[in-house]
Amino acid sequence: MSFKKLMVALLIVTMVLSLLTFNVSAEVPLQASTDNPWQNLGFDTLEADDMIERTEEDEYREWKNRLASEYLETADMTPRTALRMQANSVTQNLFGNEYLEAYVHNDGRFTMGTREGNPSTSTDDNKILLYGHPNPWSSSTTIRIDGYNYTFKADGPPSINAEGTEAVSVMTVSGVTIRQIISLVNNPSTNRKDVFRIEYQMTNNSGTSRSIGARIMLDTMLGQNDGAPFKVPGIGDVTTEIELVGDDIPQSWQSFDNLLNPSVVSNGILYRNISEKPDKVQFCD
Ligand SMILES: [Ca+2]
Ligand SMILES: [Ca+2]
Repeated sequence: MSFKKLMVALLIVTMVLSLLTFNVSAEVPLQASTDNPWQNLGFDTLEADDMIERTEEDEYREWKNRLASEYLETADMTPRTALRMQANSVTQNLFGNEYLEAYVHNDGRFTMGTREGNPSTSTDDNKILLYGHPNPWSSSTTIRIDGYNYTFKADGPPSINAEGTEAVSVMTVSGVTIRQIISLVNNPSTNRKDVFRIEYQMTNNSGTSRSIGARIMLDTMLGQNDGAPFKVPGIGDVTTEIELVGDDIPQSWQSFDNLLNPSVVSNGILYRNISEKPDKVQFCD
């Protein structure tokens, strides 16, 4: 018996690269203060169980449709198509170079896609990497502050630099300023700027010690495959849900439109230095 590939949400937990405290010398712990800090983490109206127990394709579609309608009720979403731009181009929300592009919505949600992608193959040109691109909604980040969850929602449109390599979105909540920085950075493997870094910087302005964590959920979609399978070092092919903690957390992962005959492949890096290592990773497929 084989499960259909369904829930495909990559959950990268607590990847906080910069954490500052004001008037507090001790480091703020990344873990939330509750006994089970991961319970009920998720979209405002989405229970964690919804994301891990769906095993039928129609249920997945149902879940996604529900999520879409909930999101569309509260957001000004004008469907965008044919947004592929020339290299190093910038609009208010779309930016990228010759390899990749990202769309950062005014509310901070983002998607990504290829332009040239890998220069040595044409099969990955102009392909989706995150679901919906360039219409973000299903990928999102949750910020947990002292046990309370907040979906990252930017206070205003992103600031995109003139070079088209970085978009900064800012949210202030509960005395904490969160900067989401999506930037094109050099890839040591290819020596090209063909990697997006997803970074959250938290600044505590409240004057008291806070407990802060973050969960990044990326709804991977490779080309036309929303249920794109993964490969994880040390594990192999991942086509059903797995959760990894501690020493089992890999440094990297790959996602494919098709494991046997891939035309689009993405590589993800969870951490380079041990201090950046997340507490938990879930591959949901
Ligand atoms: Ca290519
Ligand atoms: Ca997906």
